[in-house]
Amino acid sequence: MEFMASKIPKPVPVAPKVRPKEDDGGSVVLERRTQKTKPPQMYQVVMLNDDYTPMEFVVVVIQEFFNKDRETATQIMLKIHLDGKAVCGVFSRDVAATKVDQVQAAAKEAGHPLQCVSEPIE
Ligand code: TYC
Repeated sequence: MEFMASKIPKPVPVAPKVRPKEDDGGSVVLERRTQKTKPPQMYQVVMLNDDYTPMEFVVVVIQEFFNKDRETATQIMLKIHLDGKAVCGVFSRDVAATKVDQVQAAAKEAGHPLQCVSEPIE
């Protein structure tokens, strides 16, 4: 199983490292260093308006794939309708890509031109 060794990921530090430091009294002071690991890049899934997809379909899609209650889904749908687009949720890159795929597949299946995109935030 030696070939497996290179596949084992290195442990990621979860807390800032501390370095013992001598002070005048001989006691040990723990000095906090800055965090070295960056939080992962997050992605917002933005749904786009069009003239043909029924409002009810958009509401159901937002409820189903973005886990919103009906009231919230309706508010998001109306924002898209009025502003041209709105954020449906924020996810890691892979989850955001999956949401986009799911929405596009559901829209295609139903014969609607509904579109959404994933974009990095900050
Ligand atoms: N504009 C569409 C209509 O009037 C409704 C709609 C809302 C379509 C949101 C897409 O992402 C969308 N039927």
